[in-house]
Amino acid sequence: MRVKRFVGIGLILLAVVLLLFLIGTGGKKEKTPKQEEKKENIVIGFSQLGAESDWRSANTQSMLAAFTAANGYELIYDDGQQSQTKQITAIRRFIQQDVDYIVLAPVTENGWDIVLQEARDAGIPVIIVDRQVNVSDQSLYTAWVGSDFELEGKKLVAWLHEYTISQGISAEELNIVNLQGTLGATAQIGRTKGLEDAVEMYGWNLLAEEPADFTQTKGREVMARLLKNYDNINVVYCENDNSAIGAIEAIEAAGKKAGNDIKAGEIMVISFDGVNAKALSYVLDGRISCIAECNPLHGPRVQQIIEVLEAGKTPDKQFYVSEKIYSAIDTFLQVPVDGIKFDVTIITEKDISEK
Ligand code: GZL
Repeated sequence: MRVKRFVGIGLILLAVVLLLFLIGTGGKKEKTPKQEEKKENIVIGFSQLGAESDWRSANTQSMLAAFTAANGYELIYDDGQQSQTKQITAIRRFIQQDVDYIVLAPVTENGWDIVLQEARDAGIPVIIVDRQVNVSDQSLYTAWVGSDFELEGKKLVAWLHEYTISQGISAEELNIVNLQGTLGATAQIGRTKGLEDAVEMYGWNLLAEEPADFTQTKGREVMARLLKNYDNINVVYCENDNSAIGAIEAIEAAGKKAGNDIKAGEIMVISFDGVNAKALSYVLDGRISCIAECNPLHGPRVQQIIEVLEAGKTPDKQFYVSEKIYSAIDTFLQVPVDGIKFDVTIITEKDISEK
């Protein structure tokens, strides 16, 4: 009998101790560290438009460096090879994969409404980088990071105008050809507008405008053809450095000299980007007279936007990156654009080594 009583008391005590333990832990079974839910990485689907230029490669690298596993991301990268169809297919694949965010660098502005609506229907925010999208409903994308391309164009033509003043070159003496970027790309639209407005304002001669697709190969081909068609070209406005390098190859193959002494018959080449070390070395040696910088480093800003969204806040709709003007000609160190004076950065070997 006594034994039974002891066993009964023991069981009651055990139940009390267990009950106290469960109350103390809130009844919740504590997880051991190894059972902690691994915080899932944020999955980003990145549709890059291509690999056509050094600028594009730098832009891609900036995104890859921002969205690493160490930073808490899984980046799914797709090269659209300059094809909107391929980019749309990639976005649809990202939707099927149910990524957390889609980042799109659109090859041209038009034709995105339907696929961006599909992303919105799937509840996936879209961030646009670099060129813009021309959509009927601006809420189809959450934010955009890139350059003011029209300002880039205004800066470059303001530099050219200042140069003509400093050299005593009259407006009628300028005979310009424009090697355009991919037609319909925001960069091409803004840079071409900058030139055309200046031609109108100053009375320069615009002999021809032809797309060179931002590539060195097309730049060389188009420039070779224009040199055959015109014997009085003295300024080549290139809408990116890779096409400028191609144009200089054609100029030199034709036995002419790329340089800034227009009065001596040299052909002045001016350009955009400032990413390619070779193009910057051409500024140093005078083969390119001026480059309006186009900043490709969008990764950190896009990461910041995603952090804002992850925190449940609303990011700014548009974010413009800051950009310089590069030249080796130091007769003037500022150019006026719409009442604002922009500094001219005189390029040095150090600038090139840092690229
Ligand atoms: C500009 C970008 C352009 C660069 C080119 O932001 O879209 O495309 O200027 C690139 O080099 O190919």
